[in-house]
Amino acid sequence: MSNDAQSRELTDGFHLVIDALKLNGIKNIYGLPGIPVTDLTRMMQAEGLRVISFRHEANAGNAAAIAGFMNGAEGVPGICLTVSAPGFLNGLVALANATTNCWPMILISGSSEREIVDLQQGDYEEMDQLAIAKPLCKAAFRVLNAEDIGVGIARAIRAAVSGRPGGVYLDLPAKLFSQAMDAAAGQASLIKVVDPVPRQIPGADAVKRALDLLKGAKKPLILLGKGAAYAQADADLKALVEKTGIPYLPMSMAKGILPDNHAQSAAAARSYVLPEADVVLLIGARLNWLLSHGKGKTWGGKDHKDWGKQKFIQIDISPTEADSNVAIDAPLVGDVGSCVSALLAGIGSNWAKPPAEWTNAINERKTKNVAKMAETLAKDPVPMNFHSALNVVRDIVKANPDAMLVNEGANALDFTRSIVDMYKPRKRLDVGTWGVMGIGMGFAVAAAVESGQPVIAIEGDSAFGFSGMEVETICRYNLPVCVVIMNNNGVYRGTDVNPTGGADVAPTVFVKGARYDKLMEAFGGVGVNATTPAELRKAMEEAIKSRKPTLINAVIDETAGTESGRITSLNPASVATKKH
Ligand code: OXT
Ligand code: ADP
Ligand code: MG
Repeated sequence: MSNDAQSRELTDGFHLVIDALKLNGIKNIYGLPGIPVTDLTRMMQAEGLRVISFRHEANAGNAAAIAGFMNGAEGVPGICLTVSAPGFLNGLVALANATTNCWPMILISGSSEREIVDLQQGDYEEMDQLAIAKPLCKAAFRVLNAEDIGVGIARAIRAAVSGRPGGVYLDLPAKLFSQAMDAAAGQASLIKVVDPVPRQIPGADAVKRALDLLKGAKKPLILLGKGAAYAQADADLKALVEKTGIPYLPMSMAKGILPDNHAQSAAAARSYVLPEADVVLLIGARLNWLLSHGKGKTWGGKDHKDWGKQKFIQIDISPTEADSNVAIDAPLVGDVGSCVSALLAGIGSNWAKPPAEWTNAINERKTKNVAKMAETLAKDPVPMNFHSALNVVRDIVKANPDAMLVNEGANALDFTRSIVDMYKPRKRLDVGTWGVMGIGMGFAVAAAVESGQPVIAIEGDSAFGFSGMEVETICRYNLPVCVVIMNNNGVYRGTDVNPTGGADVAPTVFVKGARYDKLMEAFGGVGVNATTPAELRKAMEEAIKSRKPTLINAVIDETAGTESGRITSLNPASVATKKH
């Protein structure tokens, strides 16, 4: 090497990856170290990135996915970093889940030596990760040369956050990290992504078509989905709802875009408004299983395949979403912000409010349901049931509207959704489109890290088990997370018995009277066993005030739940007439 070359300043793959991420506004990395990314995590920390190190990649992946939901509209995807093969596979469920939910995350995995992997010669953690990731995410890239790192990361960010957001896989082979190149040339090769979330403006004809349809409606309904929450167009969404006077129904993660106690919320009259509405404006919500595919009895159809009489307007960033289940009469393709502001411009200031018969009929149903709910919530049974425990959570969330709420389970999920009102957008984080268990602690960690707000995680005892070891992570980073376990001794409830009379318990039953609070104490957090609403209230209030990692084992009547919560009907029934 010449003297000249020796004196040149060098950079390498490690530093270029870090510089490229930082250049694009990435602040937090959710991951798990090991060969070949251990030094990368150390250098990331040294260079000012916050590296949150998990106990299992599935949870790191879920953290990255929900960070993407929280910040994606600002052009910042969540980042998960894993080791090769098994670590990559552990992170892959979250990547697929993020893609399914339209959340932007990038799974960055180290990988083994290409020449050996491609000849299947048995390298350490050998796997063709790129090929495996491809069908499970929106896009997948591999970078082989240090000078391409800038392009690789720019492409990954654009793919994740533009258009319909989703998961992206970025494969970084071990050899890349120590590849050296001239530092100035390295810096010049990095790309700061310009306009990562380009606005997508709907066509004027499509806006007119939508407004014409909405104008003629006698029983209009707005359906807000998590795409609307994601888009961060909160003020315009509120203006649209309030200026038109149209009742609205929030999907689970859209709760809080407008406060749940808003006069126009039809959440407490769901089963009335869906079949009765004549024109439905879907905003960032798909007509998938959660909306009974837009047809069947839920929508007033005679049987499960019949379409109702509704006309649909659908705002979605993906042009192929329309007509995926039933006919969409007025598709409005674009980002929620642009579409809603175009509608607002078109409705002007003298839009006729919906007929009073419609809004009065909804209010009547609502009042009845709310009164019924209030009656149930006021009861104080022994042991506690979901309602008496969640009545406490409802009050605590009302008093702390900035707190983040994470929620998973079956009954623990469904009761929380309908009992606990949300007051601000993007505060409710839950199982999403797949109804997936295991998101709990990963979401809780990211919610705390990204928002700086206290986090309340309402967890079924089964749901919690999928990510429970991360209470150590919560303690290690001293995060203000209060986990409440709705402990009913099992999956759905704790009362099933083994029909054979054998020693094994039934498949849905756990150890009775388990003390999950002890788990938190093991790592220096606060553990509380709560058997009454008063104990639960005191423990939650203290947790929010102190911001100490807290786990409350809320002892719930083991008979209180129903099979699969509100979605019992999705369980296939056996047709066998005799036992085999
Ligand atoms: O109008 P009607 O009369 O119908 O009433 C509705 C509203 O009008 C009314 N309402 C109100 N009333 C009064 N006041 C207010 N404020 C109010 N708000 C609403 O209440 C009702 C209900 O309203 P809702 O909820 O809006 O309406 P509905 O009809 O329920 O909506 C339909 C849906 C489909 C949109 C809704 O039900 C929904 O979003 N459901 C999501 C369901 C879901 O995703 N469930 C999770 C999956 S279940 C299962 O898969 C589980 N597993 C298997 C498994 C999974 N998932 N993942 C993996 C990786 N492995 C395995 C497992 C293992 S759950 C599970 C664990 C379960 O055990 P746990 O111990 O964790 O949990 P527990 O059950 O607690 O024991
Ligand atoms: P929910 O489960 O709340 O009904 P879904 O996940 O089914 O919501 O639907 C979200 C929809 O929002 C997806 O079809 C997605 O393409 C769309 N979407 C996501 N972000 C945006 C955005 N910024 N603008 C418009 N549509 C969006
Ligand atoms: Mg349970």
